Amino acid sequence: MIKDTRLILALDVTDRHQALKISQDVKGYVDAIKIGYPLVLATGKDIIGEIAEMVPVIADFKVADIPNTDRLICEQVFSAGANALIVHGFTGSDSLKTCVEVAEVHGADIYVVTEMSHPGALDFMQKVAEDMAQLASNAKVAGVVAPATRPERVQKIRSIIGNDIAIISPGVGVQGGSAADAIKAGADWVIVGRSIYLADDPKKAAMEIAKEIKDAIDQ
Ligand code: FNU
Repeated sequence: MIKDTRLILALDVTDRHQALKISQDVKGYVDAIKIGYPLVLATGKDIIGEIAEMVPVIADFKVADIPNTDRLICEQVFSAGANALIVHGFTGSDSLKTCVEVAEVHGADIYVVTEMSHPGALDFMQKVAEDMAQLASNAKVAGVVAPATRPERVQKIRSIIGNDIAIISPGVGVQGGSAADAIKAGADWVIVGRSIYLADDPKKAAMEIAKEIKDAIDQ
């Protein structure tokens, strides 16, 4: 993924026309568009390739299965045109290895969830987040997902993975996190959904967050 604005749009709309219009509008202001179950279940998997023609696509399917099923899912996702896929790490090293192998064949990237951004992540995930980060680092994936709602955790995860792999960080805006704080804590990209796609002017909202990120870096 080319590091320019360091902003990823989470496009969780369920209308095909709206999805394509917003993608066109924000093109140039986001480095990737993350799409997941809401949009793909509503419109079909061809939307992955349609959006990928405009902006690189990260498919957020949080894949979490045995290696063989993971392989079948990865093949579908990358054949549909996704540039990257988000998977869970808790299924272990063999499942993750399979995802990485399929991604390599397609010239695509894998991102591994460490600790999620919502409050419920404290129930189970936080306890194993640092192990997930180490697993991801060992598997030499493109990066990990870490919570903008807890910048101190982004910082901790960065200390485990070093600078060889990236951090993409959701939870900015509606979930309470700040783009500037996540970037300062060590995130390479922030992921923003509702604060952009629910805005009256999604392009303007994306531009403003991109500027906030730039100002944080220039400080
Ligand atoms: P917004 N997302 C998240 N937290 O929010 N993939 C995580 O820990 C994670 C994610 C996704 O709140 C979420 O599914 F691993 O509207 C949604 O697509 O800005 C997006 O990031 C956040 O959306």
